[in-house]
Amino acid sequence: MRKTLVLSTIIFLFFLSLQAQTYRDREIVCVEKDLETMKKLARMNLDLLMEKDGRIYIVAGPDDLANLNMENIPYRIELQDFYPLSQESLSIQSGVNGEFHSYAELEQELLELADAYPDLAKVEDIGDSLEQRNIYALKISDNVWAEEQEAAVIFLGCHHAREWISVEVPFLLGRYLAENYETNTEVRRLVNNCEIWIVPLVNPDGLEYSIHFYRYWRKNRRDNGDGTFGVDLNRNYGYKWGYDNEGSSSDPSSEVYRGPDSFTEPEILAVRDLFAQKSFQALISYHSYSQVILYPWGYTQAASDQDDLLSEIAQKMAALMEPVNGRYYYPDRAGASFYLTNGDTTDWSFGVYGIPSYTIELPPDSTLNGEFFNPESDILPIFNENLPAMLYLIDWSIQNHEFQTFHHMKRDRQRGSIESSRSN
Ligand code: 0X9
Ligand code: CA
Ligand code: ZN
Repeated sequence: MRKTLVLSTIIFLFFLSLQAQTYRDREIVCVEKDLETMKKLARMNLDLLMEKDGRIYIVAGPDDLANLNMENIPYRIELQDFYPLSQESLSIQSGVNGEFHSYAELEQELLELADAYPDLAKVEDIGDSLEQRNIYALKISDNVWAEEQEAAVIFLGCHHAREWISVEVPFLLGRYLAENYETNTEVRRLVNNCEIWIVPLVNPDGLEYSIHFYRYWRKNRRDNGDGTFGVDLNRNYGYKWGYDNEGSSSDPSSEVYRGPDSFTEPEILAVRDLFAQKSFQALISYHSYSQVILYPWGYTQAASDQDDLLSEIAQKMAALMEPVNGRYYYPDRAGASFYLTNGDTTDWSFGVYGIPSYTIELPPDSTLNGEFFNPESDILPIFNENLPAMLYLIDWSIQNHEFQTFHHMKRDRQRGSIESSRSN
């Protein structure tokens, strides 16, 4: 009995180590950020982690390192700073996510919230992941079971598995709105006049993989059929999908693999379907890290025809956030600031629906003494500083909705009078 247990444990560990082997050859390296290097990096489709103190951090495999050498880009290996040994041994066990939510923990708390506030909070299953987990949407509104003629806004989290903090921020918004509805008149006004949709975990399979097996996992868990796994869910949306190979890749082993076609991944089909049923006025998709507010376009360096509006809202959000903890989220056009991408969420929601769409990359940036992964103690401060921007965008959506409704009414009235004068 004892023997079989020992034996099966050994076999189990053996297979774990076999699987882990494929990632053992990945290093975190950093390079100096200068224009010349950035141009070269853009062509290489690397897995960029973040920017910190004027350096770009990259998760690099042997091929990437060879390419860096070939391009004469000097790099420094950073593994020790980012991957404490204690964490490595823990990362194959359950419960290592601490205060961060796993799929099951999130599911339970979403359902509990809906139970506690049945008139304000509703959980909808908007689709299944590849591994048959539910993609949950939390709707917060007055008369939550009714579809009312109200503004609607959407907050998304965790397209990228390892970005755990991006689950927490939108989830905590839902809880905050429900819990403060009775006592806070401003919250009540916002919730009464808007349908707030929150999808905190777009990539549940990836998150579970990141918690239980490999902390740096980014993509979903698509079996690409060639021994590689995962599509980058923030490259699979159907606006300018695969526009070029800058920041997205057709190579399944790439960390920014865009999939064989647009909208091949069920996780983002769920988002697309939700969009088809509602009419959202604005979107924020949470990511990490680098403490910036990015807006379209991402696929080109060019400005969109709404650049003034997009930038004005971004600056407003940044200004509202800074006083909370003194952290400034730098607002910028995505493609012009850091690197080009195509097939990302915000290019699609803006390109197809024309709504203000933001990628908020949560901290740390260079000023925070944080590392790539946020400590648990960061969850509440980061949520608190993001809250004013979320409330602002909800309010903006309400104002904009009223404005649109007013103009539709005016237009309909004019049409009506034209028609009635015609029929006269
Ligand atoms: O690359 C991404 O998908 C986002 N960054 S992350 O480090 N979280 O992976 C940024 C997407 C924003 N779009 C552009 N930078 N073009
Ligand atoms: Ca309502
Ligand atoms: Zn991300």
